[in-house]
Amino acid sequence: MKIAIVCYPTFGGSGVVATELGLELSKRGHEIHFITYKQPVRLEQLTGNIHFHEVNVPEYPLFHFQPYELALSSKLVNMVKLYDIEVLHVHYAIPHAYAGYMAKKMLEEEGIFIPMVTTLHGTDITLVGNHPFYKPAVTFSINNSDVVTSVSQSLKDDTLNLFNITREINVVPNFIDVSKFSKNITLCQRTIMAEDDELIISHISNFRPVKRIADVLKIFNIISQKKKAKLIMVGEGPEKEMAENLAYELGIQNKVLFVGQSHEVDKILCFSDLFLLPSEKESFGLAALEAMVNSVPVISSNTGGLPEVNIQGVSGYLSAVGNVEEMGENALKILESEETLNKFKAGAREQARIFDIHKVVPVYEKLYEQALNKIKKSVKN
Ligand code: GMT
Repeated sequence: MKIAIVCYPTFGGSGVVATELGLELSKRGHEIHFITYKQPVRLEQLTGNIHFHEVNVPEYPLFHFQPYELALSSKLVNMVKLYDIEVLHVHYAIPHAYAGYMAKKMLEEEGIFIPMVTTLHGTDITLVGNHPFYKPAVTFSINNSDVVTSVSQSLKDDTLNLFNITREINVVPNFIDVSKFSKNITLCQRTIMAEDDELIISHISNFRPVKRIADVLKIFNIISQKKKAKLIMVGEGPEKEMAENLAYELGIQNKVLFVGQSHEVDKILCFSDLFLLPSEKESFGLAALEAMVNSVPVISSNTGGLPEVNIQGVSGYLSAVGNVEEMGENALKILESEETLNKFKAGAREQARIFDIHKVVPVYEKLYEQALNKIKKSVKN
């Protein structure tokens, strides 16, 4: 199949999932066309059947806001025609599903019929899309997609509760290539980060308020009062400065390392002992899954799709949003002895297997076929 993938090219989870999906589909023989405003950060290995088409938005002084949706839908029309693309898969409803729908309609005028698959990722539903300024357009784009998927059951439920949806929503969870991560401690180079008797705790996010960065530091503070430990904070975002100040106020600044955005997430997770994700909202929590596949147990909140990923007492522990005391206590339970830590590490890795890429990507392939058949049928009628 020739598939166009529209996504955000940044470090955010939706862009990562879209890129990994495209890479795996290309390995399975499909021709993949990434269409976005910058080369996706995880698109390192370009191969013969992966194309990248950059969307340019020329600056014009009349416009207070440059019309990205217009440029994206025009680019989609041109690329579909040029490469005979058969399926459009848009990740994150705003504004991708809207632009995709416009492209679909423009192509129809020229007798080209192409199905659009929309994957909902989280904040496009629970935070941004739900805003009254966007809600009608988001509802319209979801209802006019040929196939809709959501990354967790929880996100599906939220979508049905918050919007007036007339389409079926298919739950297709995020995934990970389990075979890529067979942890070999000696290759982890743990010693470059910490002393032999020091535990390594990590957090990875975009440092937005929804991630509750202050809670990460408060949990670590509880841990570090009982255990010799270091916290590695990976990512950039609006809450970073607050976090740096809070680390200082809590007197843990010498134990916290802010490393910024990193292309070496797996290296960091490889030598981590525990991962913290106390988010306010989290439709899935891809970062938690990435930790788990690296045999790192997770202390998280119990919001959104996190209970579908992190299993209480097996891969880690979950607590109510904001309950940092309990999260700290649970972290100490896991870190209590080498034996319990190893039990949770094994549990995390085992739980991650459920989301193996080789189980999930065929589900998307089936949905593409379904979408194509649906379009073919409607053209016949
Ligand atoms: O975590 C973020 O804020 C980034 C955001 C995104 O859209 O890239 O992540 C969302 O999609 C990820 C991939 O499906 C999910 O793993 C995250 O849980 C989800 N974030 C939220 O729901 C806050």
